[in-house]
Amino acid sequence: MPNAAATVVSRLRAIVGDANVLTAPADVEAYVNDWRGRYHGTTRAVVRPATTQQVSEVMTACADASVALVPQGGNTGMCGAATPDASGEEVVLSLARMRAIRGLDAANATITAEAGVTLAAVQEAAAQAGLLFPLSLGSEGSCTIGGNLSTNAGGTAVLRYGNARDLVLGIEVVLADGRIWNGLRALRKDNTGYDLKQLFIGSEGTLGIVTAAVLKLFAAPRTRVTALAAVVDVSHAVALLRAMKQALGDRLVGFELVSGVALQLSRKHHPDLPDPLPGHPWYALLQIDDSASDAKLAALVEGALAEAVGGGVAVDATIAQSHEQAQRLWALRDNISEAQRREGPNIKHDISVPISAIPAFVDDTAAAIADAFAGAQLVVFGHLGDGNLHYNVAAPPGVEAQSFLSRTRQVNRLVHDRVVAAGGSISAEHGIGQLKREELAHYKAPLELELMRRVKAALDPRGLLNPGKVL
Ligand code: FAD
Ligand code: 2HG
Ligand code: ZN
Repeated sequence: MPNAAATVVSRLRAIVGDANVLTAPADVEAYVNDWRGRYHGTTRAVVRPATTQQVSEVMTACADASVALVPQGGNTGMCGAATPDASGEEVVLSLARMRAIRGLDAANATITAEAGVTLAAVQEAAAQAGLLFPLSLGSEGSCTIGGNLSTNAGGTAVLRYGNARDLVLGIEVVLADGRIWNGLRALRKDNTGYDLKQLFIGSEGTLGIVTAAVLKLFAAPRTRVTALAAVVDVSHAVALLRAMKQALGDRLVGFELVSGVALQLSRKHHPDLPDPLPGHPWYALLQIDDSASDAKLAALVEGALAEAVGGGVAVDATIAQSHEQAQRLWALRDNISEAQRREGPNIKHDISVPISAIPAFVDDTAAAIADAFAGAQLVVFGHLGDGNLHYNVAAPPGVEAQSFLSRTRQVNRLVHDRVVAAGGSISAEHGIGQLKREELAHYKAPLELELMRRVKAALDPRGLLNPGKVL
């Protein structure tokens, strides 16, 4: 008689239908490789349920057969967290067919969306109701709400609205034993014991499968200004951030730092994009929103930037004169990641330190890298407004990328030791996945690791959910 693991695929077919269980190599290819092309796995099957009940039955079937599951949304993650291992035994559970918006309550300013709804679709549904869902990522056309919550995504509006976990009121989760926890509460106040939803948010599919969520909505911006400023160094960028916060208050939604190198890399791969302030070492991209339609926002921003330039905080600044110009400034920023991917492999560091410590961190780390790896190329950019930098290091010209990657641990020590010394984090917004598992074990306090393992053992005692990720 065939064992349960061998027959699990036919049980999955019975649950979701033949068309939604993929096994042919060509069909599963998009699910077993990550966006960066760094991780390549194999899978027993990709299963694509369409309802929470089907997810529950899939989980139960896998649990009965002791088969591990890898949840996957848009597969845009940066840490290999949604890629199965090489054993060919794991099942990939794609939530992509769970794309219903179950409801939008304008008076309560909430939207209830299933896990597979793309971030852009949630933003669009909110906008159609005259509201705003503020989470904003370069990958928003493909990434999903389930993935956003499971990674506690950050992005470009954290300064004003917080991370994904700050935008969630309730979730629905399928547990490792197949039971469904309906925590879809739409309350801004609820102190009935432990906040269980926050355990699942940011857990990268290792504690449960998110099937739906109640998300917070906000007043839609009716006036928006997008500006690019040039600064001489990172300490001036931090001074500009402080001045803009003071002048604009919480109308300042995004404040992105982009090095001249990063900006030119973006333009190299998208030569049609503008270069409005050419030749500077650092830039800040600012977005300022107001929900009042008559706000004299442009004049306010113009005045604040003129004062910054007059006072030597910024060297120059320009304000987008149309929606299209604003989009092109944002494209310069948002395309950096894709441009780096096209350039070839690089060693990514997604770090956060207190904003006040960023200038010294950037200077010290650049000097240390230059000492150890002469000519290594730094592509530094990110969400300065919330203290999160993407500090990416690529091989010196002429050095083969793979041989440089073999020094990853050494490069990581140089960067991450300085992050930790500055009181920072080695993963600000991308998570741990498989990419940073060793780094987590190296830097996290043993007591914190022990508590994390205890939580994992309580919620997934058999280790069936995304094994080998995070811990
Ligand atoms: P996936 O990549 O499919 O999965 C990510 C993790 O979540 C995996 O551990 C997976 O197992 C788990 N998971 C997915 N769905 C579920 C579910 N329903 N239940 C349980 N676990 C689940 N990230 C940022 O934070 N900020 C950025 O600014 C940003 N910009 C990006 C720009 C580009 C161009 C790209 C390619 C990526 C960017 N990212 C950014 C990374 C990525 O888009 C986010 O991590 C996103 O939240 C992942 O969503 P996803 O649906 O693609 O998840
Ligand atoms: C971004 O902010 C993303 O663009 C990706 O978080 C960062 O590619 C990266 O390192
Ligand atoms: Zn980012």
